[in-house]
Amino acid sequence: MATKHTKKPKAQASRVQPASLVYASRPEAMALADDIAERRGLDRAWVRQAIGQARQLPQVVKLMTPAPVGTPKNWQLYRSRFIEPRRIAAGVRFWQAQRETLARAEAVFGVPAEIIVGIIGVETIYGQQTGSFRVLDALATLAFDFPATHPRAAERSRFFRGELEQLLSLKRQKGPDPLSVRGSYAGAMGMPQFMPSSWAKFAVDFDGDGRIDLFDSPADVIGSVANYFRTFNWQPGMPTHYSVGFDPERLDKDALLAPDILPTFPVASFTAKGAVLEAAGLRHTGPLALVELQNGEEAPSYVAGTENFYVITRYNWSSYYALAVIELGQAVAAAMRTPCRANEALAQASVTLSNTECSASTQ
Ligand SMILES: [Ca+2]
Repeated sequence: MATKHTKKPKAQASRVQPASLVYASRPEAMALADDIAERRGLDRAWVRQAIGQARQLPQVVKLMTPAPVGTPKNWQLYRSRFIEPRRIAAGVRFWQAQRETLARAEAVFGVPAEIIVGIIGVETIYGQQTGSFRVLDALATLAFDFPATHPRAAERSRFFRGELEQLLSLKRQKGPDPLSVRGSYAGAMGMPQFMPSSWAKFAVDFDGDGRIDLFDSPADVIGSVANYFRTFNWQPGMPTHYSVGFDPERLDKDALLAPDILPTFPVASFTAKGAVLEAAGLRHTGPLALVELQNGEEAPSYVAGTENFYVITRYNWSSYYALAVIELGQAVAAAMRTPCRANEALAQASVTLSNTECSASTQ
């Protein structure tokens, strides 16, 4: 539908502007511009001009198109992309440099350093990969040209229209310049890859300089991630998950998997349905979820997820993502405890921590 609409004017328009500048002549794009201006009290001409200068990016549409049905997920493969020596070494450096800020975030928000370090590492390798798409282009493309083959195309398109609106409102909120800021193909920005709506709702100025900078201020990034988790009810001191086995005699796996990752079962009914927990899991007082992670053609992995596991999936709605965050945080914490010994493992990837980093180990 979208391509049909853009093809015709291309011939005449190409003399004066690149073919990708289509939104100024798209009625629904200009209608949204007017709505945004009205709702947000922004200058109508400025909003129209901003959306009109957004480029349509075919590669963004392609990246958003879902994988063919039946492609098996593979936790071991997914894990290996994140729990690897370079990312662990970068995590150790980040934690050592930000030790005081991480401790302050834990004191203020109740979220442990390990989880914050896991998030920032999985998202961008501590700021090394924050994305090179102009966010304005990515969000306009997803708002007006979301792939129609996606099962939730209408809902996703509405979501990205909302994000485009938030982006254009950000400069009022001590945020980045909406016309130039760069990010992922989905419009996520900065070291923690915040969408514009998350920036508006959860980002905080944690270094006290009066601005919110999620690109170059590690303190603002740490505070903002911690604030995000607190808002989604992170419970200080609660583990994220326990190991789980099965008693084949009693196992009702369908019932255990039915609520997916939503913690639903008190320990008594979890074990009555055939889940087997170790001592720490048996002492847990809140509800649990049986989380299944596929391993391609191999047998799946399972964990018993708590409410804090679920909170991590509010950052990115995937149990694979959540477990990668947790395990990267654990791996960095382990390397922090014995940084010089960690060098043996890190050396496999030609990465080692310097002697100074070794001697600056944790207490
Ligand atoms: Ca700041």
